Amino acid sequence: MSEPLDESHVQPRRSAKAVASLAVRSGRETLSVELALTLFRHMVRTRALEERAIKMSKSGEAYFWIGGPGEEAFNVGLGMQVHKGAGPAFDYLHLHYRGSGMLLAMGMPMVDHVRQLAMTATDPFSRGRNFVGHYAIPAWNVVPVTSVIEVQYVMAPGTALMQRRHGGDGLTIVTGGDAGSAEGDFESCLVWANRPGNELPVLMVVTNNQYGISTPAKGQHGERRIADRASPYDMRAETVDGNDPIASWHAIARAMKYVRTERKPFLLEAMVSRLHGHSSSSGAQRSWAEADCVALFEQKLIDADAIDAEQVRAMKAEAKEEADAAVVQATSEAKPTRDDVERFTYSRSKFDAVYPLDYTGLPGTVQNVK
Ligand SMILES: Cc1ncc(C[n+]2csc(CCOP(=O)(O)OP(=O)(O)O)c2C)c(N)n1
Repeated sequence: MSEPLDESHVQPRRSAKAVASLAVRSGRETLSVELALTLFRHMVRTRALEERAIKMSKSGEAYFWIGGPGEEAFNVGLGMQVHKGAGPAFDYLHLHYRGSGMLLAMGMPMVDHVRQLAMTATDPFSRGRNFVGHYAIPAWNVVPVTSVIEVQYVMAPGTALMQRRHGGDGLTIVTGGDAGSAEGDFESCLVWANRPGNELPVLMVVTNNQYGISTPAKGQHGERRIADRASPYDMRAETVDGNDPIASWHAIARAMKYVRTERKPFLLEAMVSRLHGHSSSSGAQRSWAEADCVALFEQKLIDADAIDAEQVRAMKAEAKEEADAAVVQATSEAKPTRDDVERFTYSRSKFDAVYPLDYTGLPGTVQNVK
């Protein structure tokens, strides 16, 4: 008869319920395994989408790429905590052009992102007119993203002022990069958000990748942290490791709770990576010198027994399939035609005495478009 097996080293199989009650840890902060896996899945989906998007720009399926590989850990956590909806009771979003993780976590179908990149007539954000990542979603209070950096910071106090007057716990979120914070628009937001007795519910976010295109921040910024710009205003601020999804989740939760309940502004700086340079204009090559939040979180989840290598492979394959299918779909769709050039350029308004009809912006071409 053979010896009975010594199974003392074998981990007992955990039920789904037991797994859901486990936690993944970063320092003193934790997330439930369930939440951590949801975050990770959206991070993996975002990375798959961005990598496919870069490929499109190199293959000629698209002309210009810009996006957020390296910002997934922070942006997904931000998107998952937005109160999504239309009107002042919900959060308003004035976004930077690297927010794919945020929008995917909020429920944007991948194909819509690809439609804008492929400049199809079906692009729901700009009808094939704008660069990728330049979202505009009235149903979710996503104010049109512009390529002109930082203008979103002077628009944000407008929606926040309206939310202050409306009441409730809706807040305004404005995001941008570190270089853009040198613009006057950033300071205008600080001033307007902090008027004594008229403080505004604005969550000012800076995703700091330490570059403005090719200019390193260290030769430009005398302040130790961008978050320190809040201190003359006696405004709450925090700097978080944006490559750590657990730390980021909690920093975002703390900041949002403060803004929602106190109706006062908060400046949150996230230190992030820029894994493919500025855009396709600088080549979009992979930078292996910077921390990769997807790889780091994958290892943490494996170490915590929250997922195994086979499940990670399956999740990545599924995300890649989703991105590939989105590209097949979008690239089969119609492009805008010459007749579309002047459409959607001006919103008809009964209050506009000068151009009461649909105005194209071109002198002498007031059109009677029905
Ligand atoms: C008002 C304005 N000035 C300059 C530019 C050119 N420009 C485009 S992106 C960019 C760098 C922005 O860097 P940062 O704010 O750190 O954001 P990042 O791209 O690094 O996320 C600049 C200078 C612009 N688009 N708008």
